[in-house]
Amino acid sequence: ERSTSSFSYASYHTLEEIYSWIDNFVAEHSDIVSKIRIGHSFENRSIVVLKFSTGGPQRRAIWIDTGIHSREWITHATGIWTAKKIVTEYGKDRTLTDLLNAMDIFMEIVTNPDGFAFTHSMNRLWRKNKSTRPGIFCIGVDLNRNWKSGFGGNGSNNNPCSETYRGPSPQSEPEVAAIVDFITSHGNIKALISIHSYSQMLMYPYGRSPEPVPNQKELYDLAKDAAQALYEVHGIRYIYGSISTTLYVASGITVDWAYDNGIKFSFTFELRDTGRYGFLLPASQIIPTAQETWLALRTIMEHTLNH
Ligand code: ING
Ligand code: ZN
Repeated sequence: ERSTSSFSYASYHTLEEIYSWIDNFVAEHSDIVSKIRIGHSFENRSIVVLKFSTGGPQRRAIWIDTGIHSREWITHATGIWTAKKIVTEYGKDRTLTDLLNAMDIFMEIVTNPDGFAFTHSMNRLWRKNKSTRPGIFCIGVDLNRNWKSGFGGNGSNNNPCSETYRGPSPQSEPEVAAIVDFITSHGNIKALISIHSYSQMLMYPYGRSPEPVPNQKELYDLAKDAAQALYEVHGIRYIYGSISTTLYVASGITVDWAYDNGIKFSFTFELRDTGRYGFLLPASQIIPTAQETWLALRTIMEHTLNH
């Protein structure tokens, strides 16, 4: 494809299609969008981030990642639709315009490119990355257990054959290390939103323990507002609360690391549905899912801008 006008936002796409969409998208919106290669995967695929910016050096910023678990296809599709929404709404939607006039947005659409390629070629339900190590016969590390915060704690696994294998050491995986390096060296990320599926939940730290974070009430109130805004679009109900008390205890996760590194607005979504289709959510639900998620994202971004 040579332009994004022929791209179907209501379909699921391969890695090649998404990477080519990214290049066309950046070319068509070069006034506010650029592409940054932040690293490469275990199998040497590029890891790329979209930067939305209207100017200024190292502005305060929002980080959004999708697809850290490769089988969660609705998250990549929602990310792509959201990127398009941002360029369409800039200059029209007051909240988004105010935000982009003061802050930048970074989006990593394919956070686990090797796993994503594998879900298309061999195993639709692959979750982990594709790293291998000498003497270890099972493949892959759970990239949402490989972060330095609470690494090795409850709700992560030491067995390389487990779906929640944490890896040999914190940030052992290039896909995680690339984000850690980028966010740390940027130094001005104020909100991080890590998007998963499925279960219809909006959660915040901690995952590693039920201990409340210092700004727990603020995060709870914001999650409630965001879930309400989401509900008003198509009547889909999300539950919300801390990860450990809402879902289960999980250690070495993205949002705990972000929170511990000073990002006080750290959220994780579990998108549609609640299990009828699970990871195999029909493509007919991509646009409605993205539409309702946008309202929740905008609520979180607006609060971050004002605090
Ligand atoms: N579930 C998440 C998992 O990694 C999760 C739940 C999300 C835990 C965010 C901690 C933080 O187990 C899915 N579906 O990936
Ligand atoms: Zn996930």
